Amino acid sequence: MPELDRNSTLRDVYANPLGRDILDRLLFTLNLPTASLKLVGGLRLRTLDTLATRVTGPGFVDALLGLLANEKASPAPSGGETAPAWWKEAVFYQVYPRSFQDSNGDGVGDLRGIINRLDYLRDLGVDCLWLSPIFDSPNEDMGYDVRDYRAIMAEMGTLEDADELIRGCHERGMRIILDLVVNHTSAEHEWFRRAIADPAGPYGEYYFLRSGRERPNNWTSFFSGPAWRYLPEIERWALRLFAPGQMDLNWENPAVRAEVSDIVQWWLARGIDGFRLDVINFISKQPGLPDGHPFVGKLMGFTGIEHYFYGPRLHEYLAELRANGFTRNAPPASTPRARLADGVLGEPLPAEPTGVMVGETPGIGVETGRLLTASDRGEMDLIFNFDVLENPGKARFDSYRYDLNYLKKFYIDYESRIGANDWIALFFDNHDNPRMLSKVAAGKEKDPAVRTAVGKLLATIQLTMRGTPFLFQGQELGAVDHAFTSIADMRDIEAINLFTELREGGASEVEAWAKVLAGSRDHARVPIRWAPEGGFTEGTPWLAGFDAAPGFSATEQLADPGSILNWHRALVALRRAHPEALVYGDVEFLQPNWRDYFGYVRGGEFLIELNLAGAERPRPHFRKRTELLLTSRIAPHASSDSGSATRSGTHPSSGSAMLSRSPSGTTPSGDSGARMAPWEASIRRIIR
Ligand code: TEU
Ligand code: CA
Repeated sequence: MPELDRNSTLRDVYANPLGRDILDRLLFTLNLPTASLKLVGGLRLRTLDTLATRVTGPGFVDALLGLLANEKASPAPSGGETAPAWWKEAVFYQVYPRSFQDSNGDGVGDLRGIINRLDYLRDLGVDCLWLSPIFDSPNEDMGYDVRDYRAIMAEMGTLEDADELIRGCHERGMRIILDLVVNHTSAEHEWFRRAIADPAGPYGEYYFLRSGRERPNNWTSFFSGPAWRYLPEIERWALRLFAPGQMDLNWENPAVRAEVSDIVQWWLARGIDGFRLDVINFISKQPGLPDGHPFVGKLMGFTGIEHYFYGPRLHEYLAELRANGFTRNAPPASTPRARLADGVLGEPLPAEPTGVMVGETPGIGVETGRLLTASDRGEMDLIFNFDVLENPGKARFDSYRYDLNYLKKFYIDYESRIGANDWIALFFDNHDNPRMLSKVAAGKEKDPAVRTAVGKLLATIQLTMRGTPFLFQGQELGAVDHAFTSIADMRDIEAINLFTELREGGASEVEAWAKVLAGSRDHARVPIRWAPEGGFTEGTPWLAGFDAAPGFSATEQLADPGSILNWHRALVALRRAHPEALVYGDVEFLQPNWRDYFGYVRGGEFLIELNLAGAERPRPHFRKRTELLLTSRIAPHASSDSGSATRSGTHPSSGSAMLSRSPSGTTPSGDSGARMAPWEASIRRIIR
């Protein structure tokens, strides 16, 4: 990797993995095509500095070069076979415990509630649960502010409940991972309390404490305001990238790193199968904590992010954490039972040598993602690449219709760039984002047929594309955004702080509310609707938000063969029955340039075709004979192919999830072949 300097060209920058991701991010944010780089590839950075300084302000190129110096490696051009792994074959399911199932009527979901729903998750076909935080926390950020890593949040239950939940998963052949939040701790954590008591003592070095009248730098928080909190009692500033009570840990301190490895080993010994690691790419801060470049801050929305989203010792810390934390040094209390053919359960499996490491990595792109997870790197196993969640030029708090043609391009590009050592996580929803179904349908989800079709379409991509699917609770039921009516209804600190910040910045109530409503994380945190009348709690839910649309509760969906839930179950079962094609099989994309048509072949055996729009479209001719296995199109006899046919007031009969063969033994006439219904998702088996 050649050293980059002011004489380097943009083409040289693009050859650097971090440089490519940064330039791709810049183009994404400005909604410019990658091809535009070809026009300026020969431009030298010193010329760029002169030309762009009016826009970027002084020092942009130096900031870029400083950042690029952090990465000298390149992803190995990995050829050969992809090594098998349980977490490549598994379907993960993220539980947001607070909103999943309340068992004691206090309106807050808890571990007992999850235990009571394990059969539902097993029957869905889930292989591994991921629980958002359950450790003791004051809940300033809903558990992402940990007060004690070895105790369970009182409202969620006890350590014994956690042990029972882990055993309950393993007995059903499922695994379970927890959420490891170690970029920061709560200000109420023992370590921070000791740091306050004796800032010059050992615990003062656990955090970023700085003296001085002025804030140490210009970094801003993800939850509005400056990223520094002044502590008058010790006359020091403390770094907090998130809430005022979320205090960034100083990972340069080997004592901090050893504490984290101990926490991981402690939970692995209790039987968990790994962790999702919260904002784990933020843990290495640029020494000296220099000011963020104003233009970068404006572009990325957070000043200073270039100094911590991919810091100089990130790889070193992750490799050490894998070796000292995730590589078991003791046998687990239990392991999952083997899942044999047709769901029969076998003996407990031998313990895996390492717990799985799933990184949450805001701002990480394809190339840096490969450097963090390639199997030859000895760091993490998987990361979440957030570039799927918005269209180019858009951000979470923008209100717009998500165009799935961008997602098609994203996967075609991603799959073309990764090698046998790489693997990706496939997700659309989580607890930090509005529902993808609502982004795509953009209001049309009020029509139950559209809501069902789009719910099935997203599930089909997620469960048949190459990678590990991470379902988020409620997705399998077609959960949609909630029509909150006031900021008083919301509970998320990010949304509440943003509303205040916008209003203080002069935005009208209507403008501020429109932005917050578009992107609030509370949409995803509305409690699960188990039964038509609710079923989440006997008490008052901690977060109000009830979707009364008939047909979309779990009990109704379980009873309806054409439901989104049964579609998920059929797809998970198909994927489990054919791992060689649907897990490890290669992906052959068809008609990459056909707008709204997304077609691909997996492992030469399954043809998956999706109509990415709400209008009928032609289906390209396929070179081989196929048998229709699953289709979301409304049954052919329905009044119209438009997918909008619904019997008044009831859930649409959107065809059975698994079409039975018609008497003549051929595929039902529904496989018209020539045209696709709006939002249609169809899976066909290729007949040699
Ligand atoms: O999220 C970090 C993250 O990427 C998002 O929170 C995003 O940066 C933020 O919403 C601003 O756009 C993780 C957790 O998933 C989130 O729930 C926590 O609030 C956050 O870290 C701090 O722990
Ligand atoms: Ca409860």
